[in-house]
Amino acid sequence: MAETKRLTRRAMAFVLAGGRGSRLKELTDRRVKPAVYFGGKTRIIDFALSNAMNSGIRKIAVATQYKAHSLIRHCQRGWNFFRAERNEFLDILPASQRMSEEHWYRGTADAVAQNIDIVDSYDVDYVIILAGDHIYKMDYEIMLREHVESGADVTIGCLTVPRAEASAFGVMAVDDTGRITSFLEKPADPPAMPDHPNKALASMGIYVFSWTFLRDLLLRDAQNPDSTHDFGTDLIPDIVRHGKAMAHRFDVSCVRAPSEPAYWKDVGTVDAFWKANIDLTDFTPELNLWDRDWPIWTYSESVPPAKFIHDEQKRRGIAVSSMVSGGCIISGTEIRNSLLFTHVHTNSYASLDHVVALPYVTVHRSARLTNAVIDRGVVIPEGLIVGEDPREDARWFRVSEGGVTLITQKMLDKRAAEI
Ligand code: ADQ
Ligand code: ADP
Repeated sequence: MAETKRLTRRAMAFVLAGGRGSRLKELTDRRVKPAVYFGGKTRIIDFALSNAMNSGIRKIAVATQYKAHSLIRHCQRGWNFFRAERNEFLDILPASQRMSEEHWYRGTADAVAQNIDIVDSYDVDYVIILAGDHIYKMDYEIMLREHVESGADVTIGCLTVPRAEASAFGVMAVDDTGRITSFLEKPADPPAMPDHPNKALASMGIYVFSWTFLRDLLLRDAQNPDSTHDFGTDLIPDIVRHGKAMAHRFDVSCVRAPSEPAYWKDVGTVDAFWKANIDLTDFTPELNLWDRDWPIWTYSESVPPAKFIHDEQKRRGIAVSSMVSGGCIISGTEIRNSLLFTHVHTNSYASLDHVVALPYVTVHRSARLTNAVIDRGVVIPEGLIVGEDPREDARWFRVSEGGVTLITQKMLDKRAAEI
């Protein structure tokens, strides 16, 4: 135990949070994907940061680039409990063209390369590279220990995915010892796992390196004119070919409570985002946010408890099979299978069914919303009906492939100006 403790203290987490996440459409118009809200109180990046924190890592850097204001504000407000006097910190590293006048972060590896001097100053032996845009609970300490014991150049977190979905990932093959024998970044025709024709072994984009090894690799990669400076495209295939890359399987042994399923989701589309949020209202959700041994830390406003009231005509304000955050006022509205973030106010004769409402949404009287995602601060006008006539919805709002309607204030303003 004493030894593992020292390992996490000798490691840092480098969180990549610069990519836009354009498949989330208007939800990432003003904020980068890791800053998108998830689960009622938290944002997507809180999962990777909390995993690092709960794994015992106390040195975290977050590389930002695209539309970073909301992410930076969130990290500054919510992730300020590290003890600087014990050399614990969360450091935000915006692409600020420090090393060269010409480039933003050109790729994920370049985001680390441009901060080599800063990582040097942290004085760590191991670097865990994480993406800030997945929802999962994982103990990185186990992966770190495996990495040290195997003497690998890199250890890559991986999971089994349906082969039909594997083109979105780095796909690998491993031998009996867990050594990676081939790695293809986003192959059009992903190779199946032996004995599982419909499954593929996919990279989670989580890498453990010793810093001296990664440092040399990054310096060499920076000189390579043919490189796109990306871990998945350039660095990882190179190590698999010329060095020793090991796979770390993400399964139940990596999560805190062994009774829980190994939950990992890329909520990268509006449909996936909506479903993963709505799934939390299930009788027994796959993602356990109630686990006190593995809390998901976040910035949270000091707000009063949610309030449910019957209106003056005795219209009931109720929510069933739903999650309603603090600061909400549900006045004479029926809410079913929905997830409401902080400060959502709803009014009489309205109903919400399978709706994800981000903070500060107001729903005026008699609105009837089904299967929708409502962006932060949106004011739903009186009597608006969504989710019942797909053609009418598509006239004003974005309707996803799966039939979920995304509503932003800009869309409502356009509608108001035209009808
Ligand atoms: P992708 O899903 O394509 O593949 P990528 O776009 O490389 O992921 O983004 C990874 C992380 O880096 C994200 O958190 C993103 O926000 C961030 N990021 C992207 N560009 C950045 C930049 N220029 N500066 C800073 N941060 C940036 C990767 C791997 C695959 C693997 C999947 C798993 O390449 O092999 O299977 O992740 O999701
Ligand atoms: P959050 O992502 O924290 O919910 P907001 O949705 O309020 O924050 O804003 C996200 C980003 O967009 C922030 O950088 C904010 O300053 C900016 N922003 C908010 N509202 C507007 C607006 N009407 N026009 C342009 N930028 C905005």
